Amino acid sequence: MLRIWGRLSSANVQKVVWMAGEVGQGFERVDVGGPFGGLDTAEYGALNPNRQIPVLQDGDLTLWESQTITRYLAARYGGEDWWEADPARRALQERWMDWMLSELQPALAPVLFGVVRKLPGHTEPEQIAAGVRRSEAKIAILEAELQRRPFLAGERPGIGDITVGCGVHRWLNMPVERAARPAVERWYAALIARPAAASALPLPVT
Ligand SMILES: N[C@@H](CCC(=O)N[C@@H](CS)C(=O)NCC(=O)O)C(=O)O
Repeated sequence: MLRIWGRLSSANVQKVVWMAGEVGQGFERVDVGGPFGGLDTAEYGALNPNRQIPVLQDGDLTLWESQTITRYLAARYGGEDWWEADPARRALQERWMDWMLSELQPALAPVLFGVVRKLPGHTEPEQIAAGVRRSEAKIAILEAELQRRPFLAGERPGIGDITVGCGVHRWLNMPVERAARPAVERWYAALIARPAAASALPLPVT
């Protein structure tokens, strides 16, 4: 059985938990990080020298970096449904994973830190408003894409949808004013209806 280390309030952990569910792998999840602590022990440092979550253990394999873990689970257990054999089709999925990490997550972070977590140094209204504007610009890109097709890279969900879905779950459930995005809302509703997503994406966002 897989072991996943990390609290479920982390979007990086959510990606991994959601992917494991989609590919039908049972797992044990260990709450570490955030209020649970546990990242500063020698044992945890041996699992991940960055002392971050998530970490996956699968038999003798220990992996960190959420996107790498997500790709591994898809490739190892997901078959053609989740790991496209064709490099072009796979790249169209993976592009969204990288976009999540480099564009959407950094845009959302000031909003999460300022509005939800109220972290010292992150609560200036102008800082939060800038984060909301930046997030809206990214969500507008999703809206345009999802007006053209049901999922980010075609007719069925893929690893890109799972990864970006964790960010959009956060965006749609934080107490901020948002522009109407009907295509994003339709896509999110289709994703969250999946049992693997529902159990990976807790509410409220914390
Ligand atoms: N690039 C890493 C980033 C991991 C990361 O930033 N993890 C955060 C949570 S999202 C963390 O470990 N924070 C410390 C904590 O939760 O205590 C990945 O994608 O796995």
